[in-house]
Parts: sequence; C-alpha cells; structure tokens
Amino acid sequence: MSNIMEETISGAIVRSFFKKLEDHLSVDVGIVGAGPSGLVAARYLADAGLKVAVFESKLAPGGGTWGGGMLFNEAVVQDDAVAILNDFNISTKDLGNGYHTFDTVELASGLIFGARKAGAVIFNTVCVEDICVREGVVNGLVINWNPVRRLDMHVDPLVITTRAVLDGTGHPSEIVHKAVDKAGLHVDSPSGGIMGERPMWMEDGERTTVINTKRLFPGLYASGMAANNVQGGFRMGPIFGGMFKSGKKVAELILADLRA
Ligand code: 48H
Repeated sequence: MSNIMEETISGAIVRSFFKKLEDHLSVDVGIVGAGPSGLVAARYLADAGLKVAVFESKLAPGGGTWGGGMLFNEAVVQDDAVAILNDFNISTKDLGNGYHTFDTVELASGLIFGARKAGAVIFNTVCVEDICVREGVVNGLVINWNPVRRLDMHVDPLVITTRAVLDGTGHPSEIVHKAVDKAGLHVDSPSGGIMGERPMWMEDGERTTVINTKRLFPGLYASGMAANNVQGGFRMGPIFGGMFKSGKKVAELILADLRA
C-alpha cells in the first residue's frame, strides 16, 4: 500500500520548517522570550520592516500573560497603554478610574497573533543558552531545543547572528546574566551589573519599567521584567501597561540605532 499522503505531509512540514529556519539564521533583531514586552517589541519592529525572530523556550508563547492574577484570567492596564492593545485589536473594559480590565487569554493569543502577522517569526520550544560578542558588540544568539536543556543532554547548539538582541526573558533576565557573568560585559546600570529585582510596589514598578528599558551594551537591550531586574526596579503584579510600553519603547530604541 502506498504511503503517499504520509510522505507529502511529513515532507511539507520538514521543508517548510527548514526554509523558515534558514531564512532566519541571520536577523536584524533576535528577541529572547515571547512574553508581553517581547511580543509587543516584535510586532512594532516587524511592522517597521525589520527581520525579527523570537525564541521562546516554552511550547506556548505568551510568557506570564495567560494566568492573570493568581490564575483569575483577567488583568489590568492603565489608560495610557490602551492604545497599544488597540493596535493588536485586543478588547478592554473601561473601569472609569484610569484602569481597564482585559481577558488574559485574549491578550496572550492577540499578542502572539499580532507579532506573527506583522512578520515576526516565533521559534517556540527553543531556548537561548548563550550569546556571541565580537569587537565590543553583542551580535549573536546561541540556541538549542529546550527539551535538550531540560533533559541535560550534551548536545552542541546552533547560532543565529543578529544586529540587535533583546532580553525579554522576564524576571531572571537570562541573557543579561550571560552578558555580565559569562562575557564580563559592563552594562548600562548603576553598578554595571545586575542590580536585582525589588519587592512589590505597583506604582513605582510601573513608573520605572519604561525608564529601565534601555540599550545596555552595543547590540544588547532589555525590556519588561528583565529590564527591571537589571536596573533594580520594583515588581508590580498583574498590571501590564509598563510591559506593553516597555516593548514599544525598546522597539523604538532599536529602530533608531539600526537606522543610524
Ligand atoms: C528562550 C526564554 C528564556 C531563554 C526565558 O516573563 P515574561 O512574561 O516577560 P515580560 O518581561 O515581557 O513580562 C513580564 C510579566 O509577564 C510578568 O511576569 C509580570 C508583569 N510580573 C509582575 C510580578 O510582580 O511578578 O516572559 C518571558 C518569556 C517566558 O515565556 C520564558 O519562557 C521565556 O521568556 N524565556 N526563552 N530562551 N533562555 N528564558
């Protein structure tokens, strides 16, 4: 009996995936982490015509957006960040006091869909385990399958070359840790290293997330909770305006630098 359909389906997937991977071995922007700040950045950067690849270690992109507050799948955004959600066609409910609620499943799926439809490619189940630094510039990401890391398999990685790297890994700021601890880079923070996230203070955390979003070293940027961890910012719980605005700001910074 012929296996023609089986061969067609498997062949289509393999050829299509490897074309996607080959087309993104060299990108303008490599984003590590498909949380809210990374996905917002991916969308605006791709909209501007840059080649963007997002590497997400989990099977489902979205980072900390799915679970809302304590698994109640609603979260909150302030007036001044609603325009970003409008760009993604994500609905919000106005509470009339400067805050809006939204459904976090709609948020996660809307951000993923928006980034992808703008042209950013998301490689899920792929973790970034190291960076490349050449002549004073961060210029690459070292990738491997997350199950390889989880199973502690001794398998060498592959490399994606980049013009800009965004650490959107959230609380652990994994990529800036590689830059500081392993590459010995002195980043743009009060200590030149990672200050460490501070405890819950919603107001200050939200106020400083955007300020903390910056270029840390030539070719290296951080957004969202990664930026807060590097600069010693406070956490803020399930309010997301700072994350969205951080993603938009870092996209603008990267665009300005790459076009200079
Ligand atoms: C590939 C990786 C790697 C790696 C991690 O945490 P995130 O949602 O990121 P942000 O900063 O955009 O949003 C933070 C927000 O979700 C949050 O946690 C808030 C507001 N907390 C407040 C509080 O008080 O706690 O997403 C980061 C993503 C995740 O999906 C990780 O799986 C992924 O990055 N990731 N992907 N390679 N080395 N490390």
